[in-house]
Amino acid sequence: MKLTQEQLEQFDREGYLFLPNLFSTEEAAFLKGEAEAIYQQDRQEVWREKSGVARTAFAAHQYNEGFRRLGSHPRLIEPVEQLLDGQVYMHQYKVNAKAPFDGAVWQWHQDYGTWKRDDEMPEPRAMNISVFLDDVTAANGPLLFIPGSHKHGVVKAGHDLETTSYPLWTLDRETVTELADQGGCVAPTGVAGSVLLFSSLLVHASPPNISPLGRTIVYLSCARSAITFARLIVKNGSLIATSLPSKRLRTIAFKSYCHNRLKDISCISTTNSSNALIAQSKLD
Ligand SMILES: O=C(O)CCC(=O)C(=O)O
Repeated sequence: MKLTQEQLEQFDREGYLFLPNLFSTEEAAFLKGEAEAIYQQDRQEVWREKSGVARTAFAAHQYNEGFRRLGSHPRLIEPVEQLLDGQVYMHQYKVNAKAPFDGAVWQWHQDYGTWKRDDEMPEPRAMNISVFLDDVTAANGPLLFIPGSHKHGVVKAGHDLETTSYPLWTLDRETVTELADQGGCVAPTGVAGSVLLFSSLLVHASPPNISPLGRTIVYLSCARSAITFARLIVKNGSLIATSLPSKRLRTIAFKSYCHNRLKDISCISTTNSSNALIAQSKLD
């Protein structure tokens, strides 16, 4: 699937693009069922709110066939390769829950702000694809965007380890207000199966969900394969994913970053359309 010139211009101007009904209601419902099943599991990839309900499931493309297929779906990967001008790899994969009544806030942030500071991603040639698995409405904690904020580069941020169950580099109120004075603030909503593409520099957040309606969204965070960083993402003592464009780089990375930490490389695989390399492993 190719984006039109008008869509490319809109993405460049606003920092995001909304594609309604890209997947069918049935496809979204199937994946929603898979997400619910994953949230029930006691696995280290599932992070929970303080109340115990699931907040997010990391790397679901590595242990669930439906999410694996979604992660290399041409309807998603082709537009992203077009926007990023080349092949991409999966930097991060999350299935965010935003549970009824208990789904908590995501503070204002830029994803690249965290990927740069915590993951050492060297440049912001990266973006998100979010796939709605529920209808997303004003009521159930939609994403909030500041259009055009991606044009400001990486803005100053503080490391927030307190206010939610997920550490993030977040923006202060003054910065968010200044950016919103220029770009406004929008909440793109739509039915299950709709897709939002957005820049890794776009400033965004989401409010708590106090409605009785769930709001599950899958996030594929893709970056250009030319980026040769070798940072490993470690969550809860387990290596969730690392992505490198060549075997040589992977070998160097493993030697230099993990020589004391990796016990066993249990799985290395490629996704069919993105040239991504994903390693999963146990740490000491
Ligand atoms: O799912 C949400 O509401 C927000 C998620 C988000 O901002 C992120 O994962 O960076």
